[in-house]
Amino acid sequence: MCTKEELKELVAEKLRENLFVVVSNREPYIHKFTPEGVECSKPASGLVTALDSVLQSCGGIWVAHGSGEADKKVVDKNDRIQVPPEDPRYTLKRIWLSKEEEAGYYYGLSNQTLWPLCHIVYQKPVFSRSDWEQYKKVNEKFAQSILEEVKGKNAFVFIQDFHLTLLPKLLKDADPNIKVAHFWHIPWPNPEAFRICPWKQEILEGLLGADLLGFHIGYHTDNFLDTINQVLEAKVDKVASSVVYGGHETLVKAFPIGVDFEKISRSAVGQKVEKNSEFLKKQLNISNIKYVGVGADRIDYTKGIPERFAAIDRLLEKYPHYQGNFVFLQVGALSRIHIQAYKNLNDEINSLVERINWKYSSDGWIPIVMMRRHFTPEDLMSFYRMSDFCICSSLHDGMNLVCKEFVSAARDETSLLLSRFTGAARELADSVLINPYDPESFADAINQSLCMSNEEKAKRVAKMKESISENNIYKWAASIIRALLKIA
Ligand code: GDG
Repeated sequence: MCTKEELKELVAEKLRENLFVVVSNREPYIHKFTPEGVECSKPASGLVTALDSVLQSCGGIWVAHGSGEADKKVVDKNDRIQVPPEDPRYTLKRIWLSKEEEAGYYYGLSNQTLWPLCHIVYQKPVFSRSDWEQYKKVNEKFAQSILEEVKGKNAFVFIQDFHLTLLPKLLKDADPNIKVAHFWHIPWPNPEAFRICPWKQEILEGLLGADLLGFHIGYHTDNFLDTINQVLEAKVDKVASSVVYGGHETLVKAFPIGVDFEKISRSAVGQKVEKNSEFLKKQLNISNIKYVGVGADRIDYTKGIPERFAAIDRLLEKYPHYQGNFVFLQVGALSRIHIQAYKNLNDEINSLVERINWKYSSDGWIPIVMMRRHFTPEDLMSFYRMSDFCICSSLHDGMNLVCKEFVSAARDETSLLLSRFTGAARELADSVLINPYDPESFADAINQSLCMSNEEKAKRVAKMKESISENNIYKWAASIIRALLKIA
């Protein structure tokens, strides 16, 4: 385990003379116009949840795309703003993208090429030359903006994810003294899947500009090394887990990401959350329901939401005594809705929920409550606390933070149903593991978890809490910083 304070000390002691720069596509705070004036909110993203805690504790600069409609209104002349607004701890520097750049780089190459290419969920990736051109242009824009901040200072630049694969090399080429780490938050597929990408060589060369490259689990690290072996004339050392390419060495390692266990578990037991749970239960008319389940996801085809509903359908069919006693609450923040595959998914979810609810509804009871909006963290906690079980049924997921957040917040007598195809499944062996593709065994697993004795549930929850508390978000950040310090 590592505490917020220990991470802060590590950064203060070891990175003293360095500027600490975090870079990601998504910004941690978004400003929007509302009838009450400009308001600031936090987006639903695992990456933001994780790194905001880190920067709040150690300070520095976060460089990201300014995507909020009111973002330009609140920055200074250098496009910077201090955040969090109510208690400023670090600088957010915003990068502006034209509609054309956003369409090609974000909605195109990042989310219709790399996202489906790396998640094996049978969604065909799109390869568009013009998207690739915009993607390169935007990576260069990020590089320019970071170099303006660094200006010859010693800097540690920590880049996030698949939107910025070319950035490590761009930074290193411009200033070889910059220490660069890149963390890949999604799965890395096997070489057979990756080799269809027309720009594989540029993407791999871009990433190998980093001194340190991180993945969630060893399996993704191995896939990456195998991909390098297949695509580039590089020296891959599997024992040392390093790649030497063009005279530069990159260490490739697994760093499983965690959550702020202390903060979540503390806030979950407060009176505010308890009162809010009671309020929400009344509002949803579920105060007398015996079995309450929850799911909370960005609405994304990788998260296995239709598969989850199909399993609930099968559960109610096969074990009819749950009818009238069981409600599943699905929280779903809308995501990437300009993309056709996401529009189709939303339509599929609508018709599935409508069909299942129609099939079983009686006396005002329905089995699935679909809440398609972004909730406050406090509301999320309240949903977790009122639930007897949580389902995370991703078809493929780098890690999955929702399951860790649920367990951190959960009461003792609860259970977690977790897809085998998440990175988290490797750590949370005390969850009930499921195959989301098979409604029959999935439904049986829901039944099994509801039938489990309270002692068994409490024993499993305690073990999972212990593991999540030990491997928290600060440990993740500290391990990456230590690994980079060792090699830099
Ligand atoms: C990527 C990888 C990896 C969801 N709805 C609301 C809301 N959320 C928050 C959750 C959680 C986050 O969004 C989702 O995190 P995940 O990890 O489940 O998924 P991705 O966004 O796909 O994240 C993933 C992660 O990066 C970190 O490396 O684990 O594998 O795909 O924090 O709580 N938050 C709020 N309202 C909502 O309605 N406030």
